[in-house]
Amino acid sequence: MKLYFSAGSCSTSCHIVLEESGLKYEAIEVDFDNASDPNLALINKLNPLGTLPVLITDDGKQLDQNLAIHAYVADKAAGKSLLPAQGTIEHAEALNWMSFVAADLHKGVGALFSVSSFDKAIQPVVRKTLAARANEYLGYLDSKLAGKEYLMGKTFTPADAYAFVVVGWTKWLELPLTSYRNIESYMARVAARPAVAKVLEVEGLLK
Ligand SMILES: N[C@@H](CCC(=O)N[C@@H](CS)C(=O)NCC(=O)O)C(=O)O
Repeated sequence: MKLYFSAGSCSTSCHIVLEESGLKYEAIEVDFDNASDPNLALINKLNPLGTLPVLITDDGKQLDQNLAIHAYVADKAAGKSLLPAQGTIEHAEALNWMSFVAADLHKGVGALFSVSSFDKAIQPVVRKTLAARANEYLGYLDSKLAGKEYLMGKTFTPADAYAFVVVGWTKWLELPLTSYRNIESYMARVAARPAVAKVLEVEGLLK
């Protein structure tokens, strides 16, 4: 399998899930800031939306949505139990978390990256509105992590890889996490997993 990723973006969650899976894969970095990166041209050709992740499977099929890649990799590495067994309520609950992270947390926190694209005069009000929404999701996440090691309780799932990456953006967005005690300890717990630490190192995110 080949994963095209951009360091620290949501595609890092796929990189973490692949590393956790123990499956053989190749991770190829795409530099969005370098217009002459040949992998950027390739990605734009493969995915007209121009977004990462892009996963090419061993039989040449393409997946380019985080959730689908998480679920595919978890299925392929069935022995690792990255997701609860299909057909169980726990499986649906894990998908519920993955969907929350993709549709709410990712879009809510990630929207703050767009503030600088607004007219300077309205940037403070745009930031305030978007930060309030992001904090609503972070507060929800914090409350749901109370007394738990991971979103599903004691077991790490792709939802944790994805939430970890998105919450990590808050340091670039100057969104303090200090009032979210459960999130703070959760972030340290996820970062300490060997597979996560390896991916952070490979992507140059430990500097
Ligand atoms: N719906 C996609 C969204 C993926 C997405 O938003 N990717 C962002 C990085 S987090 C991206 O590649 N953005 C392109 C850019 O920044 O130019 C998914 O969930 O996989």
